Amino acid sequence: MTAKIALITGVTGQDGAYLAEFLLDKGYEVHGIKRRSSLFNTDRIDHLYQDPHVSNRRFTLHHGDMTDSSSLVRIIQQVQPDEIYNLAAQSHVAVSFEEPEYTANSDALGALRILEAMRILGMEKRARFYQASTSELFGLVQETPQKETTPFYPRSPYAVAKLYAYWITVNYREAYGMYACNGILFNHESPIRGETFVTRKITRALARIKLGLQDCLFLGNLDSKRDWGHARDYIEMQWLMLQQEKPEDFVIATGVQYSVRDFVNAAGAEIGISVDWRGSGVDEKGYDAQGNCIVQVDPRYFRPTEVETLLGDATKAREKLGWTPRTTFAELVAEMVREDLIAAERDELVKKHGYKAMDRHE
Ligand code: NDP
Ligand code: GDR
Repeated sequence: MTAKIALITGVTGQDGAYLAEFLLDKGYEVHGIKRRSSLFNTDRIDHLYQDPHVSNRRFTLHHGDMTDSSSLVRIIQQVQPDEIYNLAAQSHVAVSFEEPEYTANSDALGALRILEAMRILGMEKRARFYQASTSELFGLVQETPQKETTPFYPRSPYAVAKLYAYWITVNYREAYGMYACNGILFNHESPIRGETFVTRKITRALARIKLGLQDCLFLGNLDSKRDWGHARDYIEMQWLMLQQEKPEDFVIATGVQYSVRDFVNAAGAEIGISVDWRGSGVDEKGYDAQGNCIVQVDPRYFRPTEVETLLGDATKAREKLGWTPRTTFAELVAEMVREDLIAAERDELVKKHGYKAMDRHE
């Protein structure tokens, strides 16, 4: 039997990296789309890289962009995928307020471009399509917990763009009989989560504070609540959704909710830093009289419209697909802290030898 062919947009991102590895393990031939960058941007998938001069390669990267139909049509025609996973997006909610038009172009129209490419190339009945939809669609929540039937109320340019992508996926499924579906995924994190999302920002900063590489952690809304899972668990679900008899949309979540403050406390306990929440009485470096780091609130991280609380109900996924998350919140925090401590130790060593270590925290 010939191997199935998968095409992943956003293969250089957190989910793309986990999914590529997962599909290669399943025996797939995997193709990924990466965009041109002035620096290497393949850190997360370098362990999967195969020399382009080697024959029988099972992992291939193509240059393309979600804002460029011509590249998408060319790649899909060349690859002839059985399954397309559309994970590429400007995925940062706060950044979407600063770049709303670009976010709409890549996140909303990007999904349309792929679906149209499939139609133009006559692949709409042959290839299956997965859209990376999001719990941000629920935004100002209308019902708790949120499930597939909960009404949407997006609260950011990112969420509004993803709302378009959600509905265009449903529309192409209904209009053209395509196997196209939405995974409505709640927040999922990992040691390779982007450094500016709150969980990774916290574990990275606390690890660096512990080793004396950073003084303080500046955060926005500490009371915001999220349903945080592990990306590795959620990837399997993306694949499962494309293996069913008929295409359907699913909510993927753990069903457990914590606040940003809870996350800081859990990461602090894991790392051995006691976090002081008073936010006052600190010296110029952000430490209190006992030498404890204070997490400081910086209004620059507040969003014009915030999503205060999200909690998912993944009953449908459990009943129809037999899916349940494997990693607990405590295990997720412990794994992220462990990996960020290793990275901080590396930076400490670099600094000790007189070289400039990475010194950015936003
Ligand atoms: P990341 O931000 O880690 O990865 C996004 C990927 O998209 C990167 O590979 C990025 O490339 C690529 N990308 C961005 N813009 C373009 C563009 N114009 N053309 C081509 N590629 C582009 O996101 P995640 O892996 O965390 O998330 C994957 C998807 O799932 C996203 O669509 C996100 O919105 C969605 N999602 C994520 C959730 C989460 O909690 N992680 C929850 C629900 C939905 P580069 O590496 O060059 O930046
Ligand atoms: P989110 O993730 O917006 O839910 O989107 P993020 O980690 O950015 O924010 C979660 C919550 O934490 C609050 N917060 C901060 N956030 C960041 N980034 N930085 C801070 O300093 C900070 N302080 C407090 C935020 O206000 C928010 O309430 C993620 C992305 O992966 C999306 O692509 C995806 O669709 C959703 O998850 C589900």
